[in-house]
Amino acid sequence: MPDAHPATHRPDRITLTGVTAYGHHGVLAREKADGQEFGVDIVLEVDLSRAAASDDLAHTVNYAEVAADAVAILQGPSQDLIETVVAQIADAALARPLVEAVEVTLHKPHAPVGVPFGDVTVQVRRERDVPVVIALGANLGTDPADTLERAAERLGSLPGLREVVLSPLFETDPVGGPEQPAYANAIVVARTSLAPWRLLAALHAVEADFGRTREIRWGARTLDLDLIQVGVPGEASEAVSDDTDLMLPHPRAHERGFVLVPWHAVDAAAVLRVGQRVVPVADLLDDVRDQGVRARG
Ligand code: PH2
Ligand code: MG
Ligand code: MG
Repeated sequence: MPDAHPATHRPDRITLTGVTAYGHHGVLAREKADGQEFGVDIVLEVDLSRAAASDDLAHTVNYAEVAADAVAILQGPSQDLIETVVAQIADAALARPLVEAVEVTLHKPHAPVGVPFGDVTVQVRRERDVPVVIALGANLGTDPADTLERAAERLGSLPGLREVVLSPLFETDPVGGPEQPAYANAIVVARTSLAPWRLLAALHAVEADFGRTREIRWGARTLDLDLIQVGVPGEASEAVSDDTDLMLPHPRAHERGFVLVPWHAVDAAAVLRVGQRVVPVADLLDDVRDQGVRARG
């Protein structure tokens, strides 16, 4: 799996230009009554390497859907300002989970300017900015708790992750797998501009840096970084995926004390999707009480 782009790397892009639609945006009553033609250009920053390898539309952004959203907004409720309209189009594009940034240009070539002119445009760039929850675990090496603290520091320096906050550390009984030592577990909450799949690739790179090899399922490990949740459950930013490479939200998070207890400790108001419901993490704690999750003195 490829690493996250280095900061100097120019991101992959999908560019859609010259989408036109008739709308009723403008300050003047005449503009609202009669309407006029608008045009849109959209540049989507999307990592294209995965789709290029798989040839699967699900691994990229369908530009037809982005275009349809833009047309619906252009034809939709009248706004006074094209600034408002361009921002609505940008937000709609960013709501698609694989889009990391978007640049939208809105053209109003027949605007009432009062002098001969060619075109008038407004342009905005918006970056994805969504909350993310990452679970950290370690039960090998000389000091697993220290590993988690260093890993959290590393996460703080990843391009595309901001506002990284580490929960208190817990010592936990192993769940599943073979006989193995107790774990150190913690949660990191942060905000990200990265698409979930690229964030996962970046987490794997950090695991590898800490000497992790991909060994047996649920067996002992030097460092495990699991994506638990991306976006706000129930809102447009929420990432839901049943892709076997990256299931979101994490399918077992709701029943694991080593995830829920540290998560609640760092964010008492946290919520998690469980099937069709969005549940406070606080309400799930009762069911994991006997799992052997101990605060580290
Ligand atoms: N991780 C596992 C399997 N079992 N048990 C605990 N207590 N903590 C973990 O982080 C953990 C586990 C697979 O990743
Ligand atoms: Mg795990
Ligand atoms: Mg893992």
